[in-house]
Amino acid sequence: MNLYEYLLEGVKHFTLIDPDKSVDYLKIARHALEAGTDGILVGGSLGIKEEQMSRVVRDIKTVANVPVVLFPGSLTQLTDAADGVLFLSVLNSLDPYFIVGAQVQAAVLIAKHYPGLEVISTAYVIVGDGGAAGFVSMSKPIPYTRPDIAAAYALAANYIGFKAVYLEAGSGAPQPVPPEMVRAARRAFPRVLIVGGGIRSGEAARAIARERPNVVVTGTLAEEAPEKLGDIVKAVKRP
Ligand code: 1GP
Repeated sequence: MNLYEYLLEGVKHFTLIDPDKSVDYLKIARHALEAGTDGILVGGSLGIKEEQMSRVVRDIKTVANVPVVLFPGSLTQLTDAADGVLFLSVLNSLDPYFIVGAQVQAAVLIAKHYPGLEVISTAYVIVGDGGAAGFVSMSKPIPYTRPDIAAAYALAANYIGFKAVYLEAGSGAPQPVPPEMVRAARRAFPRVLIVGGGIRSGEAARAIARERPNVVVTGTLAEEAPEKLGDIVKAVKRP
């Protein structure tokens, strides 16, 4: 089974590790794996260099029995040590660099240097707060109260042919993507739907998981309250 097929199966929990923030990334990875997470995303908006990324991914691979996937915030976050890459295009950026400019550069890097890396084309859609991802990518976030606009983006992503849509409220966002918005995007998009940003409780994770996205992501929690991860994972898998 390749990564895409794995992502399509049921509702999964993924843990985001940002090498710029997590000094003790192996400890976080171990915690997340013990809690039953189904995959690890590695990446961040700022401050990660290439050697660091490949070292962190290689180290995590030594303890992980689940896929380790790149979630690159920039061109320096590519390595073939991972099982795949979310090839992100920030659909609601106002700057073409984040929609297709960086991707043109990344495509050549991947084809030349990491041809074995599984590429998952992902429409990255910034919602609400947006966090650092929204700010850095010059996006115009979708208001929390407009699930219809999220659905329109998801529909466009479907017709364009993206393999995945990632609804992102931003790392550490005060409020996650509302379940109604996940529902609207789910109706519009038949392939891999990923939701993350600001999920801090089992309750919030459950409300999102009930809308049947394919992946629910938590990052900040794994750093700040790893003891809560078990509840979140349970809520995602048995909503
Ligand atoms: C950020 O969606 C992820 O890209 C995770 O967000 O850190 O708020 O869990 P949190």
